[in-house]
Amino acid sequence: MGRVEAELKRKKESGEKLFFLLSDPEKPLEPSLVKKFAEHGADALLIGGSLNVTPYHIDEYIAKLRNEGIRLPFILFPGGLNNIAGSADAILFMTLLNSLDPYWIIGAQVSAAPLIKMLGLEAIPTGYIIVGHGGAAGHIGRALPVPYENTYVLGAYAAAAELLGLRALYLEAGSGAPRPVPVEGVASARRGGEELLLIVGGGIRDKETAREIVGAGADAIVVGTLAEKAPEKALDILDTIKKA
Ligand code: 1GP
Repeated sequence: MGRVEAELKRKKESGEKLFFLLSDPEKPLEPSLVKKFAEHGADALLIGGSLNVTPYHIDEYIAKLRNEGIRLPFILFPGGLNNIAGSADAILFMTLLNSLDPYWIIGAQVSAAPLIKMLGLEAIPTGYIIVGHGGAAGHIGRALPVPYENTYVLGAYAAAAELLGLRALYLEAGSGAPRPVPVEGVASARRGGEELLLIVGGGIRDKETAREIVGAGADAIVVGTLAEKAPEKALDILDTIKKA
């Protein structure tokens, strides 16, 4: 296990709830805003999810953030091979567990792995699951989304992820989803894979929802759209979960 993951694990084990800010490199968050989140105790900046960027754009963005003195772990959250950039601190090395297309389960990973090793990037082995709406990630990833009403299935996915040796599990409702992952689904995944770093994102827009999601057993929440559209509300969520 690498340095970034070990630090997240240490925080998880101390009972701390984590906040991951998401910046889409196609329309990246301003460094001054990222700095504000870092000062409020954000635990990492996830970068990725874009079709329309090259690794060069991502390296440039990370350099800009570092020049501003921002010391957050910069973790790639790749939407494809074009999102792999060597200056990041780590990458969520994801397999889209409920894709119908083997490319997103193992094909992209085979193409990416030699490059990740060559760049010396820390890989965090992560199961990724699309729930409900799924947004663009669900469409691009050719997922069979877990229905909002049948979230008990997530417990089985979590157990499978754990037995396969994955160390993190990301429940994704889709960026800007009308509804986030239901709390029952979060609780079910928590029971299914107790050791996993459980990450939940997509459609989290208020502190009550965030509090419920971490209360149901999520270790980390991801906030992207809200940070872009209403940063003060997103900061309020961060403050809330740090007090949870
Ligand atoms: C998307 O889970 C993330 O991949 C965050 O979603 O943009 O809705 O916060 P939002």
